[in-house]
Amino acid sequence: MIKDQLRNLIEEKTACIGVIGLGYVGLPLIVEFASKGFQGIGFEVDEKKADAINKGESYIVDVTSEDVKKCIDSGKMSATTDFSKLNKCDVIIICVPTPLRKTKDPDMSYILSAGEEITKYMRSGQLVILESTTYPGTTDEILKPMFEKAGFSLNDDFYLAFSPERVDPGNKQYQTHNIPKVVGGVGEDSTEIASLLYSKIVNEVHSVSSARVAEACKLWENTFRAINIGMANEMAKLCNTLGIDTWEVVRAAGTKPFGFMAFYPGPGLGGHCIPLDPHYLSWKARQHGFDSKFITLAEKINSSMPEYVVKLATDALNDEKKAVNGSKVLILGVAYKNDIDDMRESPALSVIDLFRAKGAEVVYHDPFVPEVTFDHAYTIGDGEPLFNQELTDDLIKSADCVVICTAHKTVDYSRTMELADVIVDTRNALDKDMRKRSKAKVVRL
Ligand code: SAJ
Repeated sequence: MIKDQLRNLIEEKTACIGVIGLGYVGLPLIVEFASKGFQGIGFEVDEKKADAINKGESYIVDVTSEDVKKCIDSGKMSATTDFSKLNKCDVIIICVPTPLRKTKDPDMSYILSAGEEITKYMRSGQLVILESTTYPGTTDEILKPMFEKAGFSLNDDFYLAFSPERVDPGNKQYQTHNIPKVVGGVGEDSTEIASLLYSKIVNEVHSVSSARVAEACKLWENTFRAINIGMANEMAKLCNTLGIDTWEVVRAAGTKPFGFMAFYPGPGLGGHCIPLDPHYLSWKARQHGFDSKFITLAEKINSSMPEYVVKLATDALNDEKKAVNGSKVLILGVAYKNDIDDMRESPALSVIDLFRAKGAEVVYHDPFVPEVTFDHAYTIGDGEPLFNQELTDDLIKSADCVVICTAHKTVDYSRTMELADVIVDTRNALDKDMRKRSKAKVVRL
């Protein structure tokens, strides 16, 4: 029985754990297994990443090079681009990207190629787990048939499960070991053996009855965020219409100790999870004739925010008898959220592009982002790259309008308040005292 064999390997921590994809999910995971005594082999298509790991260097913010070096020097971890070594692994965990196509349909190409590589080198006695965020049914409908077509049978030759990644890059409080792990197998035995595996590296494992439940759980988590951010954005427009201070309202609502969770308006929805994950769910629902209205509505509201921000700036400039066309706009903070350098899906890209399309000259300051490039297929403005400008007094004074898109803590907002004429604050970065002391016209979401 392969179950007893795998159970012993896991209990004795002699199981060889293969992780496919050494990104912000895969690298912390394999380091956690290696640090707990398992043998880890990281599989990467990018030779530079594999070489860096083998040299004891980390390229992921949550994993120190020291941790990587410790695992490498102890002989408990190595990285390779040679996928034939999958044959040596008792457990294979897939942590590859699941982006959206331009048509907002799921791009399963990374999962498919990982599955094909596994199929090439598969042997009896392996446990395969998918961690990449995907639509309910992926594990059962894509991976299981791939392995069976190669002549392996579930429960006799392999076990198969899904366990959603819950990595929150940069979060110092919650790391791999103290984030509860949801695990759902294709069948009871797969759930049991996969849950046993994760129980060796995380404090809390929450087993569910199937891979589909685990896949749907992850999408519910992130769809919850996208929809509530959408509500916060609509509330900002509503409060604005009623002449009520949005931020004062949500801060007051946040004092409710139960039954409320504060979300805040912003210039739109960025990142590689929240804007994308709900579309995996709505896409699958559509295949079954179900129209998920909340997801569609949230997407509509969230993607309308860049335009709304540009309208606020246009109206503010107009009050100063200035046209956007020919104005100089300084964007403060372009990363998709505070105090990180990640530009993926950042709404600042749309804000910049819309200003350019209206004839404004746009410059930006973001201490985390040295350069901003644009996908010409998606720009209506000129799409030329921009480079981070030092936040000098002259730069602030030269701008007709300053737009705060991301409120990095290290930016000097009080100086901006003193020197700027018009400020659009989309992140409530300027507190009441600053606003009182300043001559600038301040418009807020
Ligand atoms: N945003 C708002 N208002 C809010 C919260 C976020 O406009 O109240 C915007 C952010 O500025 C950003 C986008 O939404 O542009 C996404 O922000 P996020 O806080 O959800 O951060 P992410 O994209 O890093 O989401 C990750 C997710 N983690 C995983 O999928 C494992 C998410 O589930 C986490 O809840 C989130 O981190 C977190 O809490 O930091």
